This record gives sequence, C-alpha cells and structure tokens, in this order.
Amino acid sequence: MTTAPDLFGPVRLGAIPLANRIVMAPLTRSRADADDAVTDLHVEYYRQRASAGLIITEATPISRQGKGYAYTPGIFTDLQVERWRKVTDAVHAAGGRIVIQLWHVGRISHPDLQENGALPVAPSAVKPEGMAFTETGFKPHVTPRALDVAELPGLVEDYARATRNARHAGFDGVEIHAANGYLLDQFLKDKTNLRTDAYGGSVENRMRFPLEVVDAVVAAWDKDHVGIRISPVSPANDIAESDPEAVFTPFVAALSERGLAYLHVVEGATGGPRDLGGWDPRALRPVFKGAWMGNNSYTRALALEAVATGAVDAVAFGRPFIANPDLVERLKRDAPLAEPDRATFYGGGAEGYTDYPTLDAAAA
Ligand code: 8OZ
Repeated sequence: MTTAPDLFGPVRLGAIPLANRIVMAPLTRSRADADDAVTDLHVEYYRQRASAGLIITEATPISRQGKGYAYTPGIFTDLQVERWRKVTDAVHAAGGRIVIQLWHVGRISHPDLQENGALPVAPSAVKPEGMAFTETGFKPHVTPRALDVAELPGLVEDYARATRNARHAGFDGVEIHAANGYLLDQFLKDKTNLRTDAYGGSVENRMRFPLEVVDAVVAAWDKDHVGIRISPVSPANDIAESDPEAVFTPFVAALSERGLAYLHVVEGATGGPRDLGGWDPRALRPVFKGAWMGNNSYTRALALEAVATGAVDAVAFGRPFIANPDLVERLKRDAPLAEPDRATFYGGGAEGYTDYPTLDAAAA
C-alpha cells in the first residue's frame, strides 16, 4: 500500500533533502548594513525559522548593478560572503536547509541605488510605472538604459560568480530569481523586451539570456543544487506578457531538460489573487519533470490538499513566516497564526523582525 505524500513529511529537491515540504519563501526585509551585508540580526531571524523544510533567502543582488532597493544584502563581495556564512552555519546547526535567491532587478532600480548615479539597465528602454525604495524615500522609476549585447556575457558571469560565492558561504543551493518583473522576467515578456537582436522578438530569442544564465549557474555548481522561480502571469512591477502560455511552455520545457532541482511557481498575481481568470500556469506541471514548488497565498487546507494530491511537491509560504517563526509547528497543530505588522516589513531593526514569539514562548 502506498500512502499519499504528506506536507509534514520529507522530500528531496535535487540534491537537497528537506525534513518537510513547507518552504519559507523569499522575503525582502531591507535590513542589510552599509556594506549591503547581512548582520547578526539576520543570523537570528533565519535561525528562528530553521524548522522550515527549506529557507529561501530574501532576494539577493548578484552585483552592485543588480540592486534596486535600499538595504538589500548582496552576494558579490568577500565581506557579504563571510557574513552569509554565519547565517548558513546557524540554520544548519538548527537542523535546517537554506538556499540563496540570486537577483538582478534590471529596470526596477533607480540612479540613487546605482554606482555613480548610473541608469538602471534592462533589455529595452521601457520605463516602469511605480516607485523605487531608496535610502531617501520612494522615487519614481526612470527610463532604463537598454543593455548592449556585448554586456550580456558579463552579466552571465555575475550570476556564475554569485553562485560560486553562495557555495563558499555554505548554502545548500541557489534559486535563480526569474519572476516578479525583474531582469530575467523582463527578457522573457513582451511588454519589456522590445529587442530586435538575438535576445528579443521570437520566444526562442527572449528565452536566450535567461537560459544562458541558467546554464552558467549550473556550470558553476550543478543541476541538483539549482532551482528557479517564475511568475508567468503575475503583473508585479508593471510587467505583462500577451501570451504567457506560448512563452512559458517552451521555457519550462527547457528548464526541465536541464534537470533543475525544482521549479518555484508564483501561481497567480504575486501576493494577490491565485486565479486571474486567464491561462493558469499550473497547466505546466506535466512539462517539468523535477519538483514543483507552489507559492502564493496558500492556506493550511490548500497546502495539505495540494501535496496529498501530488499537485505540488512543496509549498512556499511567504508572509505567514514573518510573524510565525514556528510556522511548521503551528500548521502541524492547526494552531492560530499571528498577523504580521506591515509597518515593519521593510527596513528598521529587530522590531517586527526577530521579536515574533513561537507559540510556546507566547503561551509561557
Ligand atoms: C517586495 C518588496 C521588495 C522586493 C519580489 C524581491 O517581488 C521582491 C520584492 C518584493 O520578488
């Protein structure tokens, strides 16, 4: 007799063994120091959440140019690597697993966040609606500079170097951020990619740069330590694609061929509705032969069912992990979840970051 997979039971994502199928989704919290490095506060924050089957770190710039928000920690200097090492050691000592999310924001930046006030870069010079979070407040996005084709190999190398840095920092793997309207998503989608060279136009051309990045990251480690996050239908950061099925079916097939450890899918609008009424990216489940990590507003009931039916192999919870460091235990007991304070989501110190108690601590 076989039993249905269990949310609270173990699973392997490529080479990464998880004690349970509950994943802490990447969460930007903007608490890095003046060197764009994590601190002892991050060590404590991630250690508190190590009972997750897997932690995916906050989105982490692979280069100075990849930065688009104030106080986000990078993985491109020796100091940053040294500091992340303390985080991975603490998570491992607590029995957890942790991968780092590799990030380049592309056009979702601002000259104030770039070296020497440079323009943000993107596949094409298309200005995003919305505001950038800088050290001196929110500022409207600007028209980015379209990347020259000659610059692309250097960007690919930035991803590869970040991957090597992640290995040195003791991570269990890396997740390539190809979601939410950032650089790789900007190449994939037709609202932001207006290029007429080998990196724009046809779907094959639009997939080219993201796949070069995937191949370089795999070459810098191996396929069993690499996952990727996509958000085929999310409008996050003013992005859009007129035919997501036509883009993401071949893209996910190409990822599957490469044998990546997992595919992390934002199902619906990031942080918003799961069902947008159009084509549903969950249709891609049979296209990807590795593990499928579902994300976006999962409830306990939905997560239990999605795992038991095999619709997903793991579930990534984001916001619930902010105020519930012991989320796994709370879900196990079907205990109430604490509500996070929005005012402390981004920036600041320990308040609203490392001071949310576990259920047992709150009861004591
Ligand atoms: C919220 C605030 C800042 C960044 C993403 C990295 O959407 C983010 C992010 C989310 O993937």
